Amino acid sequence: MNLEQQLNDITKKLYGREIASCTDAQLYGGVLQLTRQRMMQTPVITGPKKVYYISMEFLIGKLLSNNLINLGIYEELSSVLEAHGRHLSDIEEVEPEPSLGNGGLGRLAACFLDSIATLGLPGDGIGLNYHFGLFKQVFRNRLQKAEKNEWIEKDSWLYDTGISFEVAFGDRKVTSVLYDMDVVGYQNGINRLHLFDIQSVDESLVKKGILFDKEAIEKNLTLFLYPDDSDKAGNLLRIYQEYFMVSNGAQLILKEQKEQGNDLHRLYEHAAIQINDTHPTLVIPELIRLLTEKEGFSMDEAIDVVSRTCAYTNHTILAEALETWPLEYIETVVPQLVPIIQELSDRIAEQYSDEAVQIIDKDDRVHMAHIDIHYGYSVNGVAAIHTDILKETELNHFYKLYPEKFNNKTNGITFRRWLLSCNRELASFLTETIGDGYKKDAAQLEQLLTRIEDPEVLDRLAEIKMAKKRELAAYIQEKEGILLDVDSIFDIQIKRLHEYKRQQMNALYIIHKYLEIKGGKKPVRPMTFIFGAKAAPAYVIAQDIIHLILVLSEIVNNDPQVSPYMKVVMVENYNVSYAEKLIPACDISEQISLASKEASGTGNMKFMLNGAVTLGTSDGANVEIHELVGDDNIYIFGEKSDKVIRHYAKMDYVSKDYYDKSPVIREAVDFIVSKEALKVGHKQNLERLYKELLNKDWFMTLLDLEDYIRVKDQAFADYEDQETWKRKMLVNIAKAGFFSSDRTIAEYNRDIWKLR
Ligand code: 26Q
Repeated sequence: MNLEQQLNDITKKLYGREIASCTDAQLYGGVLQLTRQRMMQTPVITGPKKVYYISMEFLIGKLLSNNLINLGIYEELSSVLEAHGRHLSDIEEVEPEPSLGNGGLGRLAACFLDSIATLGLPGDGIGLNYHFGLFKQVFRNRLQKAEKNEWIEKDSWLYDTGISFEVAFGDRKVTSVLYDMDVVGYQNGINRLHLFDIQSVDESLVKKGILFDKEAIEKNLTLFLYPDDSDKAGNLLRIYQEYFMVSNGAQLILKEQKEQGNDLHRLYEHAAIQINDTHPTLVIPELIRLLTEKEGFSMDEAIDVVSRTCAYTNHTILAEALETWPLEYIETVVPQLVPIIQELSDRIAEQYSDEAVQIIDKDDRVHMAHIDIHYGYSVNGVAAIHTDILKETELNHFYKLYPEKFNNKTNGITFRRWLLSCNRELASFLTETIGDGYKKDAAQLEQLLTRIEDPEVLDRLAEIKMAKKRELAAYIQEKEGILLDVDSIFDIQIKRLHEYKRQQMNALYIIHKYLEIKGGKKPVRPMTFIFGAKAAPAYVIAQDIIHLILVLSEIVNNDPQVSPYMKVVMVENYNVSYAEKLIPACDISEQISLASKEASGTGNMKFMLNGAVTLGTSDGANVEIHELVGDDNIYIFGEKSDKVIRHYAKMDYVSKDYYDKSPVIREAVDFIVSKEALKVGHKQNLERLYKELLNKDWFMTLLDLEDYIRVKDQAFADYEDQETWKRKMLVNIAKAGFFSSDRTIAEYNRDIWKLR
């Protein structure tokens, strides 16, 4: 049926109105239904073997534009709406954002689902249907406050499958409800994202902010996503959530496989289970339990089959983020798994005496990653340097036992969302210039390099950047009430707040510039510093860093001497939708983690694809970006990972030494507790942060600060040579093809899943 007619029929039926007279919310409802109808007509991807991507997080973001693009009806629908005086962009704003992830790991899972379907591979996601997802961030009194984020509406992308399972815990039993979302590939078929919920969930349990009764598991289990990102790991509720997810996942996989008529004794020929970090690790003992208890397998055979089915991805080397749970916790939550985990542990203890590779250690703690590595067939890191560090340092004991299991899969991003959808202007220009082959084969972006001397191409890139900066400035003015100068350089750092990501180093640079301007040294061009970050509510220093940035924003933006030259913005409630507006408008992409600590980063890839130039350390995927674009098209600074690792081993980093040695560092750090800062900020937060930097600085901010200032100043100066800068933009776009998640997924399939 013709799109216009179909939409008109829907809006008439739903609201008794024609397209032109609907509200934006009604039009959203209509377009949602139309899109879902089209998706129902799209064939499901099938094949002899399927991957199950199991993850506590799927940070999918809004789905409307993405689904329209992948179905190939975005342009047509957009014109239909325009013909009735309506804009798709207004309708997109109505959609609530499902924030079912913390950050990189969750967003990666979402990009992967898109690419798996786009490549036509059978592959479903398995996760949880958190009613309030990750908390919504609001700023009050220059501090972060957490509120619940309601995103599920009566009509949404979710649908009830009618499937449900029993899940038994030590002290109670719950029944699940399975909701699905269709995942449509770009010009391809449908896979599914399976999100499990509890039947007895009770949203009214949430009282103030994000507070709720932690013990009422049968009511609270799927209310919130754990807000901890790589730090201060959780408690019993987290284990209840993990077990609930994997038990449902395991039951679903076995049910599907049996329905397909597949022999469970050869499960690994029909299914691969990719375990997204250690959070879903209990799927291994749970599958073994189900196979032995319900399917008549011997223990030996169950272990063998499961070990040939499960593969593990590691996303971090931060010691504090590695999941180890007291056996006693697992005993409370799932006593039925304890004998199995014990058996898995005993088998390892019998074979290997090395304490470092045991599953249950001397203190009766269960090392989740160790289960994955011993009883999975693949272990991968997410960028070349990360995998090298795992092999040489962090997981070296395991690498020696199983060198054949280790492999690297450098992360990627879906170009549908991070180019075609968020930067339609750039996408159309690329199509005009090199054709649209790059949409299915990202490597073709390299063809842009042949136009590097073409002034028309270079000028168009600069014009598109300017257009996106204007759009962002208008949005920020509306949302944050801050007026930006679009002729200033846009320097952006957006990612979860963590000390290792070093937002505090960026803040110190801002202080340094502020003091320079106050001292009479005016920059040639105004600078705009933009941050977006949520901090785990229990992560005190992260909250203090947010406070410092908000204090700086207040001081800088309101100082008539300084504000013509610089602005500081911390956007509220940074999420996927905000990222889609910020990334296309960026000139300088801040990727400044302490070398060795950022497993990969994926924001770095999104910025590059949209023509920003990276200012970064030799960490994560920055290293591969550097190799691809060459020295002239990236700004690299700071100590390298081997030296950093040596500092940790020798424990010889003393931040105070750097403070004492350098007047520039001293001046910037002291400003945190200056009269000026204390007038605007809270003494407790600022003093705590100051002391942390001086006495601890575990992530070595001061180690790299001087080099950071030097290289960042150089980048700002180079920006003045616009002709050269445009070429840098072009090279970054042209070389971004490698970071398509289509490439990443093709490699997972080739090396790990072997689906066809
Ligand atoms: C662990 C225990 C208890 C509670 C929570 C957690 C927890 C939750 C989330 C631990 C870690 C995470 C998230 C980690 C994450 O997002 N890692 C990022 O993964 C990206 C995709 O591979 C990488 O690009 C980033 O470098 C990495 O930081």
